[in-house]
Amino acid sequence: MKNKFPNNFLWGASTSAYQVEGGWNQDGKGPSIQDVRTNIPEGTTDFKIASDHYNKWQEDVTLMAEMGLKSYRFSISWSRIMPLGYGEINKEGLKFYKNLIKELKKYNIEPIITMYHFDLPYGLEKLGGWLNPDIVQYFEKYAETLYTHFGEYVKYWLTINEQNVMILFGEIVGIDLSKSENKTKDLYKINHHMMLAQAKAIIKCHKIVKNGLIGPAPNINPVYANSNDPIDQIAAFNMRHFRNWFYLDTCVFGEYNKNVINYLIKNNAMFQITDEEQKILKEGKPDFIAFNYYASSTAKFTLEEDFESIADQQKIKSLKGLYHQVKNDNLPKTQFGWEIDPLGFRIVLRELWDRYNLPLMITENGIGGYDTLENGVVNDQYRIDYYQLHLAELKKAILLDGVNVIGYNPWSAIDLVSTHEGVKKRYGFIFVDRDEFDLKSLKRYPKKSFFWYKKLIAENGEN
Ligand code: BGP
Repeated sequence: MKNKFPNNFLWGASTSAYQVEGGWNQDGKGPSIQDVRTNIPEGTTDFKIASDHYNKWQEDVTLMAEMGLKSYRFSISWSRIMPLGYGEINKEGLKFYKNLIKELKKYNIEPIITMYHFDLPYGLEKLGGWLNPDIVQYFEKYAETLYTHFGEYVKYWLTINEQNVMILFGEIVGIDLSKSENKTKDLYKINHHMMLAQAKAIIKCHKIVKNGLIGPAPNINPVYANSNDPIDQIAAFNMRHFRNWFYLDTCVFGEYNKNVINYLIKNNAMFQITDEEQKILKEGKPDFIAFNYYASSTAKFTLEEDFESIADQQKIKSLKGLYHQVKNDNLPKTQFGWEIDPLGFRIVLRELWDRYNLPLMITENGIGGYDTLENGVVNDQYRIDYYQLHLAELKKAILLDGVNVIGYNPWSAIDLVSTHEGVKKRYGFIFVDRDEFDLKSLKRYPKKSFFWYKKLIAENGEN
């Protein structure tokens, strides 16, 4: 097939603040929930130094420019801008991001900003976190601050990273319901606050940022039925709605997905929604949909009680009478047990395009594995193979299926700390010389995939 990726296609790469920056208490930054986290698995590092990008950002941007990136998707640490999450603004924090953005622009790298990526300011967590309805106005104020200071330079904005993962998988990514008496109700109340915060941030963006474009960034999987037993088709249908569409329907259509609402009412877990809130959800419509893609899901029907099971490394929640997620034996796995499904990528691109008819942007896709530095070289051929398979499907989605995709930002630009597996699980195009507890030199080394991606970008996807 001939290469016909659009000329202005955003070939980029992605990171998040708490996983890459370090400098956790430098220059007036307040702590985030990730900095005070107590459930870091034994034998893995915390996020305090990470890849020290906060101090090495110039060097990192130079490498990104050398790779030829057209875009860089990164998140802003809320507590670096507002140490408590509300009130006082930290000028040093603003300065850091302004410098970073200007440096990116210098190399014609389009900044794509995620406003929230799992790192709630601890000051807000102490006020009840996402369960406290006041968070909606705090988030709106934070968003407004970002637009006012960076709106002049930044066109692409993302609201909340993987809201669905936070609601479905909880504690690792910042949702603590240990004290809750009605967990399901509180969880969906949290979700409602996130939806409102997102809608308000979208409305504000449209008011403040001239030519700004904004969208959500959930993690979307295609969901397969485990068998051709019709009951498993129902399970897959349920999972699709609970895992994917619930979040995007609310954002794009401004109305909650009926399948989920029905479940909440039946289970005495429905949250309050006022007419005013309904209006806000209707008004805050996105310009595009960003999404992260790593794997697909497979579901079978269950009548068992709610339970959590561990499928490889991923914590899977099953819902009573709705679905139970199972492994898919047809798919190969990564070194960390994640299923590899390039065709699923094309399926999900088509599903999203069909359902929402909005431009799509991929904000994460990639493979975590063990990488080693030998004589200054990192041979991560397995990563190149992974990308090649996924890009072949992306190409088909664009060229054969007519899906409108504006950019591809794989995870991750540079090695960083995994959400729960430390630095041994690496994703970057650039190797960072450190172990879990030994910082070594923190020196950067382009991996084999770096040179492969550079060539691919230079040839606009021809490979
Ligand atoms: C996504 C998150 C990222 C990232 C990635 C890989 O869900 O948005 O923050 O970490 O997954 O996951 P992990 O680090 O758990 O391997």
